[in-house]
Order: sequence, then structure tokens, then C-alpha cells
Amino acid sequence: MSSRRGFLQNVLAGTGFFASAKVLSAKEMQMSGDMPGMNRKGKKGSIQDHGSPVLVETPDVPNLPFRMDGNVKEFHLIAEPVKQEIIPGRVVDLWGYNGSAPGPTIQVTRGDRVRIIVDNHLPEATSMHWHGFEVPVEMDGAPGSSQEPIPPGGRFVYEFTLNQEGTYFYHSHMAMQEMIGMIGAFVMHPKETYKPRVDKDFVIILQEYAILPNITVPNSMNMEFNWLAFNGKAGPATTPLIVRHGERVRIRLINLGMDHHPIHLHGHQFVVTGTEGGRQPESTWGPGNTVLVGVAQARDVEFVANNPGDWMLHCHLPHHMMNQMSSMVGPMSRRNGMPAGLDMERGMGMLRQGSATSEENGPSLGRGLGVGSTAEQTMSNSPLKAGNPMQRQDMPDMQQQGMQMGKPEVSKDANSVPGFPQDAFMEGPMMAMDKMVDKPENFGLRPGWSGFMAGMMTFVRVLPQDKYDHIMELRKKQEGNKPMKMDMPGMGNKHE
Ligand SMILES: [Cu+2]
Repeated sequence: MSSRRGFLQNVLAGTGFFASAKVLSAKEMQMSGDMPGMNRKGKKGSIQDHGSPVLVETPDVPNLPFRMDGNVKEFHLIAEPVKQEIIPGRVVDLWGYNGSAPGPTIQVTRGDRVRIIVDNHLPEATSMHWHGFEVPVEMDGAPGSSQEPIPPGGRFVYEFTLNQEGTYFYHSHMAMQEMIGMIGAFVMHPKETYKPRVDKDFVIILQEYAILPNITVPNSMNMEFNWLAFNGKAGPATTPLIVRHGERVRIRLINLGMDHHPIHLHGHQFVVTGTEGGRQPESTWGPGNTVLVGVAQARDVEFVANNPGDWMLHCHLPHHMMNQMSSMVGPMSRRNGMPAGLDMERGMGMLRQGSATSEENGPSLGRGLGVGSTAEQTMSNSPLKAGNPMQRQDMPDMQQQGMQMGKPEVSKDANSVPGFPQDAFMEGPMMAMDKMVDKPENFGLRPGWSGFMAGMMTFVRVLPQDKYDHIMELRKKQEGNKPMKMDMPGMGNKHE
């Protein structure tokens, strides 16, 4: 196969070889045509009530391609360690599938016969559970009871017919592995689209990690989290959901972590139309703008994007709207150094050397390993010492990296106001990094926007036709410029 077009056609027509399989982005799948068996008749821009559903888009996460083996849709998942860039410059070590954490999104149609080959490239045993699937027990992926765990280097082939529809997901059924990224979306489309038909359909997977400064591995024992992610990205690195003014939109929220997340949408009322158990009858739909997505749950919300603007979509737990929260940020902003002699940079979590949990650094940073730690300190905000509370020239590196590093505006008497600071150094110009997260979907956002986006946060951008078209054009250009990535991590890279 020589051309990209030919390759895509083959994969999508179900004749592609696994050896040349490639993880397609949602965009590519949308652009390249439809999945076999999904006869999508929808014309661009038209809102119609018949025909097959639109494909879901999982921002920042690829779709998993498949091939047809007779009448079986065959997918291939590889459990493996993954380097995940949560925000620019912060690459962490997670475990996921096919180079992605969360793993690639699987889309099937009700009635499909599905085979999923799971290879274990992890250093320990794993198993794959199909959450909420009504399948024979030997296909359930419960290690020790329904099957032997898949040993390192091993493979298990799952095969079943799916007679369900809705927002489902797959995940490792090893509890600690769940906490380090091992989940992916599994959307089962109905044969005929629901009414009213949606024009855009998105998936967002909610995850949280406890990752100490200068350490790349999440502490999956910890119960407090400093990195909160939508589809593996924390704001402002999340990719906004782009919709046209007037379109009907579905967002499928999936949570598999240690915390529950009340997800809130600005500017619109939505209705909850589905759970992890599938579609709810319309008589149960009530208006809301915040939906609590509990652990192991999925919630589908739908709304008509009738209010133009860049609207925030975020978890409303305040600590889930922050990045790399540090109990010492407050104190560091009002002292010239830590009691133990650490400077502001390190106090802010930008540790230059050593480990944040070392005997030397741990206690003075107020950080420990979490469970049973003796090094944790409780810190509260208190009035500042007089003087300049923050010297941003201390952070030339950050500026070189593209942080805008503006000066937060504070009143003259700020230091004498009990409670100060709260957000003065956590949000705003200091944290802005518009250029570092530049991408087509961010085009035209208000300058400095990125300083106020963190954690589980993204935008639903409800755009007039011309702005929408412009962003789609930019997207296409970007796709064209990208070098073609043929390798599927962990797989042979032989082409026809
Ligand atoms: Cu939350």
C-alpha cells in the first residue's frame, strides 16, 4: 500500500492488515468516510431525523481501527506503558492502550459480532473487563474468576455479539492499574439514530492522578489528586469541542477513578439522556446544567447549542479546576524562601533536583507519599509579609518555554487582607500559555484565556458558520502538515 488514501480506505473497508494498522484520529475517521456497517447519510450542515448516527469524537484520543474477518469486527488492543503529556512540558508515565491513556475509543453498532485481541506488554499480569456488557461470563474479564489473568507477554482473545447500545467502556480489572490510566471508551451505536438526532457526539473520559513534583509516575495509593484530566489532558491543553450554532450536541462523560465529578456546562441547559446502562426513556429527561458522574458511571447529556460563544465545560469541584495544586503555593508567595531554604520555584513544585519525597525535600515541601505519611503538613493562607509577594523574574526558564508570565493585579493593601492570596498566583496572567497550547480549535479565543483554564476544563465553542468553517480549514491544514504516523505502538511496522 503506497498512498495514505489507499491505506485508509483499506482499513476502513475492513481489508487493512494489522501490521499496518494505524490509530486514526476522530477527524480522520470523519474525513475518510464511514465505518463499514454505518451507512451515514447525513449531509454536511443538514439536520435530519433519519439515518445512521454520527461517529463520536474523543478530543485528544484516537479511534481504534478494526478489520473485518468475515462478519466479525476485529480490534487489537495492546496494554502497555505510555508517556502522556498532560500539559505542555509535563510528561508522565502512565499505563494505557496502544500508546494512549485513556486508550483509543472503540465504536461499534448494535448487533455487531466483535473480536478484541488483547496483548499484554506490561511487566505484570492484567485482564480486560467490558464494563456493563451483557456477554458470556468467560468473556467478562474478571481475573481469577472468569479467566486466568493475562500474563506479561500474553494474549487473550475476547469475542462476543453486542446487543446493547450506549456509552460503555473497557478497563483493566486490576484495581491499581485502573488508577494509572487503563480505561477506554466503547461506544455502541444504535442501528438507527435516536430522535432528536444529534449533529455532534463527543466522549470525555475523566481521570485523576497524584503526581509529585519532579516525579513522573502517579502515586496510585494517594487519595488526593493534583492532576485532573479530560481525555488525558488538563486545561488549557484540553481540545475544545467545536460545534455550529444551532446544532444538537451529545457529550458522553465517563468516570473511572477515585473521585466523583460534577460536570458543569455554561450557557446552556442540557438533559441527561443516558447512563452507563444505555439510553434513558425521554420521559425521564429533566433540565440541568451540572451532572454528577460517579465512579464507574457514564452520563450522556444532550443540548441544542443555541447560545453562541466560548462556553466552559468543567468539573465544579474547585480542586479539580487546578493544576499541580501545592499546599505550599500560598506560603511561597509571601516569603522569600522556604523555612528549609528552598526557593520559590521549588516551593511552587518546580523542583530542580532530587525527589519531592526525599528526606531532604519532603518535609519542607509538606509532601509525603500520602498514605501513612508523617511528612504532611497542613497549611492555610495567612496574611502576607510586607513587600513584593512574588518575583516572577525568578522564573526565566518558564518564560523561555513560552509562559506569558504577566503580573497578577493585586490591590495595594492585599497583604493586609485576611485570606489573601486565593487565586492571585494560581490563575490569570501568570499562568497563561496561549502559544504553548496553540491549535486550530483554540483559534480566536480571547488572549490570555489559558491562564484561567486548568484541571478538568475545556470549552464548548458554539460558533457561527464562518468561524466554524475557518477552524475546520485550519484543522485540515494541520492534518496535511503532519508527518504520517504509521506505527501502532508495540506492533510490527511492516507495510504491504
Ligand atoms: Cu472533579
